[in-house]
Amino acid sequence: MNNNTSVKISDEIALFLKEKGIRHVFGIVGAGNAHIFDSIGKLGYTEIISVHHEQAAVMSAAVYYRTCNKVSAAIVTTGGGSSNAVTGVVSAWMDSLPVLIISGNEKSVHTTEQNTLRVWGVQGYDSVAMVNKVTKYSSRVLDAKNATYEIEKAYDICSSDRPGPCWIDVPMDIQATKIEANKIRHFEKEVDNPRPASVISAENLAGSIQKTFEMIENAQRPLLWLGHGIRLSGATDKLEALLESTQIPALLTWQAMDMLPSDHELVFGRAGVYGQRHSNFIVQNCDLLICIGTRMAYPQIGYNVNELAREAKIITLDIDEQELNKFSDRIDLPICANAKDYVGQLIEVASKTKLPSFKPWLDICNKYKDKYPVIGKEHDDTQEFINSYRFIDKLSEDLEGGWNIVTDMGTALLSGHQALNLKDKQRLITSTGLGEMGFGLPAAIGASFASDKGKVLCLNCDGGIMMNLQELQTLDHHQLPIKIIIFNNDGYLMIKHTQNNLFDKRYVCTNRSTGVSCPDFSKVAEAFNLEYYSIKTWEDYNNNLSTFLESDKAAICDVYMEPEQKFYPKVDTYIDKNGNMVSPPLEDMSPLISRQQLKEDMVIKVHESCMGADE
Ligand SMILES: Cc1ncc(C[n+]2csc(CCOP(=O)(O)OP(=O)(O)O)c2C)c(N)n1
Ligand SMILES: [Mg+2]
Repeated sequence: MNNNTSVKISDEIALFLKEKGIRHVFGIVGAGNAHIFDSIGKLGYTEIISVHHEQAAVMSAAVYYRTCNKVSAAIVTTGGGSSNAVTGVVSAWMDSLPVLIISGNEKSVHTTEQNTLRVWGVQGYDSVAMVNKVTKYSSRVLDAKNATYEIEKAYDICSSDRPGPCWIDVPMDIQATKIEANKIRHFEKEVDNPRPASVISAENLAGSIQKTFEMIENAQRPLLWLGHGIRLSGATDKLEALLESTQIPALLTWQAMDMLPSDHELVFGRAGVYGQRHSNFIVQNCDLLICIGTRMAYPQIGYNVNELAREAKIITLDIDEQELNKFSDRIDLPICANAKDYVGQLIEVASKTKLPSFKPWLDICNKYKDKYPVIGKEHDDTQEFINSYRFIDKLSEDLEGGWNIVTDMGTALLSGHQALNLKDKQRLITSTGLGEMGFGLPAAIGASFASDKGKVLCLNCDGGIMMNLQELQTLDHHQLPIKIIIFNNDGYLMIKHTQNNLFDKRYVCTNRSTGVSCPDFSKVAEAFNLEYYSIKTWEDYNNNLSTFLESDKAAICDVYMEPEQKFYPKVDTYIDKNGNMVSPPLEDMSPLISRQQLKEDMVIKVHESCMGADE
C-alpha cells in the first residue's frame, strides 16, 4: 500500500483482526460500533458471531481462547452495550484469560477527561474508567493515529505473562476518521510491553531449580499441585514428562483438571473445600508441596492457609508477584517465573539426577485412593431421583474422548468437578474466580466455534441457564451441535443449603414456593428449535443418553434430581460434642468419618480441633 494513501480507522481495525488470523469475534452491533462492524463485514475475513447479550460475547471469546489458544475479541457498543460486557470482563480477569474488548462510544467531543457529566452524548459514559481495575490495560483512542497502536498493544498485553482482558474504547467519529497510512503509529513490544522486572528469566532460573531439588531430596512425601498457569504458559504437553522424570504424585486444580487424564497413575485427583476426600488427605499429609501456576484459591486450599499442608514446606511458582506475596508468610520458596521455563528445567534436571524413591509415599496415596472412592454411600440415589454425582460418574464412563465439557455453576460445577473422570483429549472449562451463573451457555458457544463445531457438552442447571437463556438462539442460528444437560432441582439448590445452615431452613427466593421458578424446558427447547430429552430414572438414562449425545443437532436434556440433594463431600463447619463450632482442616470432610479412622489415616498428627466430633 502507498504510505500516503488515506485509510479509515475502522478498516484498520478489521485488517488487524485479519492479520492476527482471528476468524471469530463476538459482539452486538449498535450506533456506537457500527463502523467497525461495517469494516469487518466488508473485509469478509473475520466472522462476527452476533450473540444476544454482551456478557455472553466476552465469555464466549474467553472460552474460545481456552479451547483453541487463539485470542478472540468482543466488540460492543456505547452505553448499555459496554456496561453489559462487564461481568464477562471480570470473569476473564479473575481467571487470567486473554480477551480483547473493542468498544464503541459517543463522538470524541463528549468522551474527554474534562467531561464530568453523567451522560456522555446520547447514552455514553466513561467505560474505560469503569473497567480500569478489572483489565490489564484499558485505554480510549482520542487521536486517530493511535488507534492501531492501542489495539496492537492491548492484543499483546492481554496474552503476555499473566493473561487477562484488555479494553480499547474507540469513539464513533474516530472509527470513521481517515488518515494517511504513514501517520499511523505502531506498537513496539520491547518499549511498550516489556516483561515485568520481577519475573525471573529462563536463563536465571538455575538457582530456584537447584533449591527446588534440594527441597525434594530432603522430602519424604512431596506433592505437585498443578494449575492453569501451566496451560497458559504452553507447557501442558510437558506434564507427562515431569511426572515420569520425578515420580512425584500430583494433584490438579479445578482449572487444570483436564491437563492430564484422571486415570494417570501419578494423578491423585482434586483437593479443595468441595474436593475429593483422598486428595485432601494427600495434600494435608505431604511434607513438600510444590504449587506450579496456581493462585491457591480459597476454595482450593481452605480458608486458612496456615492449616494447609500444615507440616509441609511450600514452593510456589507464579508469574504474578502479587500472588506470591499473598501468602508470603506461609511460602518457603516463592518463585516468580514462567511455568513453562520452570517445568522444562525441572524435567531436564530430574532426568539427569537420581532422586530418592517416593514409593512408600505413593503407596500411601494409593491407599487413600482405594479407601475413599469418589462415589460413596453418601451419593446413593433416592427412591425417586438419580444422585447427580452418580449421574456424572456414569456419564464420564460413557463419554468418549474429544468432548469439550463446559459448566455453569451449582450442581453442574460441583458434581462436574468432583466426579468427572476425564479422559485424554477431553477438556473441562468453567469460571472458577467469579463463579457467575450464566457462564455455561456462552462458554459452550465459544468452545463450539473454537473447535469448528466439535463435540461440546454444556453441564447446566435450571437456575444458571436462565441467566443467558437468550443464547439458545445463537445455537439455533449457527446450528451449533451443543448438548446441554440441565440439572433440574426446583431452583437454587446451593443457596437452599446456605439457608439451611444459616437460617434454620427458612427458604427465601430459592424455589418455586418461596419466590423463584424456572420454565418448562421442553417448551423452551421447542421455542428455540432444539431437540429435547429428559432423564428421571436409570431406565431413561439408558434409553435417552446416547441418542441425546449422538444426534448432530443442539439438544437439551433435563436431568431431574432431588431438590434437596447434598453436595458431598465438603469441608464444612460443624458443632462438636462439646458444643464448639469447628472449622475443620481440609482432611476432615463431611460426612465426617469416625475419629478412629481419621487417626489411622493421618500420617501427621491429627488436628486437635477435630477430636471432639460426635461419632
Ligand atoms: C450471576 C450470579 N448471581 C447469583 C449467584 C449466587 N448463586 C450461587 S449458586 C446459586 C443457585 C444456583 O442455582 P442453579 O443454577 O439452579 O444450580 P443448583 O445449585 O440448583 O444446582 C446462586 C443464586 C451467582 N453465583 N451468580
Ligand atoms: Mg437448580
